[in-house]
Amino acid sequence: MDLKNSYYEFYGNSDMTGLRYEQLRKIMEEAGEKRPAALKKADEAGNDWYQSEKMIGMMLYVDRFSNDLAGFEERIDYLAELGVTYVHFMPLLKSREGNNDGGYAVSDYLMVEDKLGTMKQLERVIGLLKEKGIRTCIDFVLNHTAKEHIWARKCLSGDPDYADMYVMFQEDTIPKEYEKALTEIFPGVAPGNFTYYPDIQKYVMTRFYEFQWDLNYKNPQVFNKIVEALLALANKGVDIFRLDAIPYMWKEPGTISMNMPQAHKLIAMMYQIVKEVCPSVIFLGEAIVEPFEIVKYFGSGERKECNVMYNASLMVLLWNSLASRDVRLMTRSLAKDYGIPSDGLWINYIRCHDDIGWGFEEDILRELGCDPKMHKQFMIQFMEGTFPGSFSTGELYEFNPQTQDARNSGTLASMCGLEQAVNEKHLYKLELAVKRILLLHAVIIAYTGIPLLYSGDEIGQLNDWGYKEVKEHAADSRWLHRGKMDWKAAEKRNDLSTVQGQIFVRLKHMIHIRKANKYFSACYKAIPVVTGNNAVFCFHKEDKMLVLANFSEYEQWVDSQCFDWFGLPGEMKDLITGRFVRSYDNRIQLGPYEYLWLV
Ligand code: OTU
Repeated sequence: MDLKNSYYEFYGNSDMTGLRYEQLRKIMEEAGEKRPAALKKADEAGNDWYQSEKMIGMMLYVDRFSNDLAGFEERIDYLAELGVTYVHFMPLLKSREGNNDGGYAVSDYLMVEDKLGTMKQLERVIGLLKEKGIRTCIDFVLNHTAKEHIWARKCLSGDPDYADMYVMFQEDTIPKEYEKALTEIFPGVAPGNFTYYPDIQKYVMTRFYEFQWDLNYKNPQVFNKIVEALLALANKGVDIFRLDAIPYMWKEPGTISMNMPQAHKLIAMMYQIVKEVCPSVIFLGEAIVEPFEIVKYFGSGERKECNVMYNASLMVLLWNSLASRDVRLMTRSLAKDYGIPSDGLWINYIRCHDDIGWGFEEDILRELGCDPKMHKQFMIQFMEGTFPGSFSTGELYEFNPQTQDARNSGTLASMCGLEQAVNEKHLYKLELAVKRILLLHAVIIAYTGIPLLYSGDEIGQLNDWGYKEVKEHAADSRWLHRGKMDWKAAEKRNDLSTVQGQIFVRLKHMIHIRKANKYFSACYKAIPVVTGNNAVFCFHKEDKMLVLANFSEYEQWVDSQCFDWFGLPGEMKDLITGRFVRSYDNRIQLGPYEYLWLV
């Protein structure tokens, strides 16, 4: 369906729809005219560049990484040294003062946060990155704005052009109707889904923090304004838009207002627009929901939505395997066919800036004889570090004393045992922690999709307990894993006698191998293999490559006959070490947390 028909179908056939559609066309035309020649040139090659084995991302907060954009310029070489080919800037657009949920409360889409720099500087940085072959991703928060945003101000002042931009009501009847079915996202720090403001005498939908006002996409003006902002940012050279919190975009009283069909239609229309105006740009969807709901955001054949999505399932399964030393849940869950379209690709990650919520396939857990509720408790406590024998150091997030439910916070290294090892001055534990960190990375770098590293993890940064001293952060434990980049520690990155060196050098090596080998491109789909050893995760890539990963601290053996059926040759070579593994020895040996990329 063409854009006009989609728009009319969505907003209904009325004069108002006609007027808004004309306005949208004008926005698109103007953005097209303003699009710089160099970007238009890049557009000619289309948008399938993200399918390449060369794609390696790193996500970072500019202030935490380099203070500001000027400082960032000095650090581009560091990213290039590691082999990064796309940088995901965490929210850097102008956001409200005081608590702004780490920048997720935008007050101006067309300005960069003052303390980070200016839009001109961002444009310059994007250009400098491009020269090094590094693409740019930015966060685009489109479900809500800060309550200080000019749209909110104009809406309240009665400007007719901005009427109904937000979900707000005079009476509490509809909010009450909503509340019956809505879940709470931040029940502890931001309970409820509506906020009543006595000064304006209105109930405003605030599903996240109180200062984040939900946009009302029932009003086509909201769609147009958001598209206008998106296209303006695309014209600055942004390659990837991380569309934040998309499951929440469409709300309807009496429903859970998540993953609604209308949210999908909105994104599909945005994709159509980008395809027309800036066709080299791609969408990364952020929907941390059940696997079968996540895949819907890839869209379908003629109604494309997002090009890439976060693989939240793999992320929780990796932690689950590490904690339980049992890969069966991971193998079985990943073997499920969710019908991902052939051009849809996962972003594979281990840690990000958010908490970890333990969403597992409950049926599979039951098949394995686990009680899903008990198992979740095990993960919560293990990652917090309170479960007996746990190697992890972390904290709970949004703990609910009634249900005992919680999510978890902590850095990758701390949750892999590095913090405990350092505190105990325990060299053997230290060795194991480093092995765990490398193992998890070995899986996400080899698995089909784009590996996304979290800044600091490449040198094993520990939890930042200092967040408790910062007034705006103290109540939100996600700040535990958002510490400042330790550049002093990073100086040791090429010294193999240090933890930093052992992680950085080996990661860099794996990245290098990935970029030089086509089996890591999107064309080769990873297929999980049951090895018969519950501690060893295994997948193959169309018979061409076999990855083995031991998720336990003990030596493991795998019967190589289980690989015979897909006809791998009798002798395989590990791409990482160059070691030869002979399957006619009938057994493959794996050391503690060892991983092999066999071809
Ligand atoms: C996102 O997360 C961001 O990643 C968070 O950092 C923001 O606080 C939030 O949006 C608001 O902008 O619920 O617990 O399914 O998982 O959008 C984090 C999507 C969140 C949600 C996700 C949200």
